[in-house]
Order: sequence, then C-alpha cells, then structure tokens
Amino acid sequence: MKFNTISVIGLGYIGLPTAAVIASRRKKVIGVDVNQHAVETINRGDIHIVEPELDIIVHAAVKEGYLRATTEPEPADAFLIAVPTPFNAENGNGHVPDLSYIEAASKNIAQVLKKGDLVILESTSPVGATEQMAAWLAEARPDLTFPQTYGEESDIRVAHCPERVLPGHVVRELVENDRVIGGMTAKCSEAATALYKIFVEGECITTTARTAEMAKLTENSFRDVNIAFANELSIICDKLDINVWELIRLANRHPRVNILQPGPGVGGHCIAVDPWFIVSETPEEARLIRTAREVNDGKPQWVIDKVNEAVGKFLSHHPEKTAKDVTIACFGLAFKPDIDDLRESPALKIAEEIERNHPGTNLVVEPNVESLPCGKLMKSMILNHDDALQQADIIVLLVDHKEFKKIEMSIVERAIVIDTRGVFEGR
Ligand code: SAJ
Repeated sequence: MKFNTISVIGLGYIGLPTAAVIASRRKKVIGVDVNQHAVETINRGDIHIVEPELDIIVHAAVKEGYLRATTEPEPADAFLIAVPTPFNAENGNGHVPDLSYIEAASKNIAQVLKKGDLVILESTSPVGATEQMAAWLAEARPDLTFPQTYGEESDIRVAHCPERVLPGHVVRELVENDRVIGGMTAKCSEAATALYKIFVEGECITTTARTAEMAKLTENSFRDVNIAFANELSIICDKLDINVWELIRLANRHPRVNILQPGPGVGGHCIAVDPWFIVSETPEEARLIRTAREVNDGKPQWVIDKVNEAVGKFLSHHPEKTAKDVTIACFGLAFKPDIDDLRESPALKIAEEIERNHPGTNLVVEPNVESLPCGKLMKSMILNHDDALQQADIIVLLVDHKEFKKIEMSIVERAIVIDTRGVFEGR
C-alpha cells in the first residue's frame, strides 16, 4: 500500500512526535488539532509540549515542508487518531472511559474519507472502542463500506495500534519499540503494518483490534499492580519498622523476583487511568486490578498522614513552638524523576494538601521547573535545594530527581525526613 499523505489527528504528547517522525521519513504529514495555539506554534516550527529531541525534528520537518498543522481535516491516504481518552467521574463501576474525543475526531475525518483510506486509532482505548469508531465513521459516510459489514472487501480499512512510548524517551521509543497492530480484518492489519513500517524499526505484530486494545490496557495494569505491591509493602514495612528499600533489594536477589519501587503514588495520564478501563467493563472480575488502583490512589493520603505525624513529633521535641513555627519542605513535584511534567502528579497533590493544612512555612524544591503552574501552591516558596535544606524542619522527599541523590546525608539528618522514594533511606 502506498501512503502519499498521512494525517495525524491530535497533536499532543503522542500525535506530534508521531507526525514529526513520519515527516522525518520524507512523507507528507498533515497534523490536525482543535487547539489553534498548538497549530500556529507547530507551523512556526516550534513545539507546545516538552519532550527531549522533539523540537529539532519538528523544526526540520516543518522547514523542509513535510509537516503542516491545521484545525480542519484534509484528505489523506491514512488517518492516525491520537486524541485523549480520559475517564468520567466515578459511577457505580468506578471510572467510565470518555470516548467523546474519539467520536468528535471520527466524525470530523469522516467528511474527507475516500475509498482505499486507512483509519488507525492510536489512543489508549477500552475494548470495543475501535469497533465503535468504525460505527461512527460508517454512520457519517453511508456511501462508503467499512470492515464491520463488508469485511475484507470494505472501502475503508480500520485498525487499532496503541502507542506504548515512555514520556521522556518518546522519539527513540516510537522508532525502536515493537508495535501491536490490531486490524478489524487481516487486510486492515496488513495496511496498518505497511504504514508503521515507514518509521518503526521494532517488530510489527498483528492481532485483532480487541486484543490490541486489551494488550495496551494490560501493559499499564501490569505495571500498576506491581507498583501497588511495592506501595503496600512500604506501608507494611513502616508499621513493622523495616527498611523497605533494603527489603526489596534483598528480595530482588531471588532470580524470579523483581519488585518495583514504592513512591508517593502513581502519576501521569496512563498508568493511573488505563486500569479503570478494564474495571469499568468487568467490575466483578477485575478485583485485583481495582484494588491496585485503590492502593496506589491511597498512597498520597498515607504520606500526608506521615507529615502530620512528623509535625506532632517535632512539636513534642520543641514544646515552646507551635505548628506555625514549623517549616516543611517538599522535594520534587513532577510525576516521576528528571522530567518537568507536573500533570496528574501525586507529589504536586501532596504538596498542595500540605500547604492547605499547614499553618507554618511551606517550601518546595523542583529543579526541573522555573515557576509553578498558575494558581498552584500560591502560599509556598520555591527554593533551590541548598536553601530549603538549611531552613526545613521536616523534609518530604517526593521525587527521586538526580539532583536530590547527590545531597549529603549529614545535611538531611538535621531535619525529620519522610522519604517516599528511598533517596536517603535507600542508601
Ligand atoms: N512508579 C513508581 N514505581 C516504579 C515505577 C513507576 O512509583 O517502580 C510511578 C512513577 O513515579 C510515575 C508512575 O509510576 O508516577 C508512572 O510512571 P512510569 O514511568 O511507570 O510510566 P508512564 O506513565 O510514564 O508511561 C507508561 C509506560 N507504560 C509501561 O511502562 C507499561 C509507557 O510505555 C506507556 O506508553 C505510557 O504509560 C502510556 O502512554 O500509556
């Protein structure tokens, strides 16, 4: 199959790198996004998100004329949909996936579809979402045929190919990772494979659309369950007065044991979201997956309780003082180490809650950001780590950034330390 023009719908953390990498293979790429600011930024050759190396390839792709962004869909030979799939607020079954962005994107591209086109859903989706997308396309274009009714003879090919790249390593992983290709028919998989072969050096493995959907949810649920195990261990060890970091190191010496690391909770927009897509479809069966979500979502409150305990401990040693005299410093706000991404970060959530509750001085240290997001932590002071260490009575280590790993123990020991990442206690 030949793809002269490829359109990527949704120019966010996945869509923009994908569009740029395809364009870097000298294919004409039309990026579509509802965000006018994003479209203008990209057309200038700049980027509106933070991802290493992305600026260089977007700049080159735009300047060489292979990548162009617009707010309105245009005809193409293949359409890659990479829009968000958040979940709606809780109902009886937990959290229900919100497919409205996929619906809007499919209705939008339906207008420009022509016989022979390929439509790929890349957004992480609940099982059945690709079939639903194909149904929306068919409803909007009764003049074309689709795989759900015409099988291999259909005018349009439809597949689900979930993205699996790690934020911070997107440009490399887009090319190197294996791809799961779930076509609605074998020919759909074949067409999608031909598209990914343009830029993927990993293996392209074909399956059904439903299995591909479930594969992505399974990968992130696997990680969530394993992090929950580590988080639960950390709570148990705290109660039993055991150093969890040493414990995990020792247990991991077993050839078939590989425990992940505890932390203040699970952040980002994938691992904390995707398992709910399984739970909401099969609430009776997905007991372990639901519990893992609850354990990880409960961890920030456990950390906050520890901070309150630490304030009590500090005051019992300094009876002349009140909580107003206590300085608490939160080290790290990002959702994982060495990135500046504060979205869905348990560390940020904990720092905000401490600020809300604590009447004394609140300090925050985040080496990866220059200023705090608008409206966040208005009563906290952002400092470098040396100054914060000087002033803090209580240190809450929330993210294992490389800068924090270099801090001398003798300086830290002057304060009460709550180390959620084992940066100090794990040494
Ligand atoms: N975390 C721990 N302990 C660990 C590992 C991670 O507490 O041992 C925490 C992190 O601090 C962070 C959260 O989990 O708050 C998630 O971080 P992550 O690095 O595990 O994953 P993400 O969300 O950045 O990216 C994941 C990846 N999925 C898997 O590794 C199975 C990535 O490959 C996916 O493409 C991405 O989700 C996605 O878009 O779905």
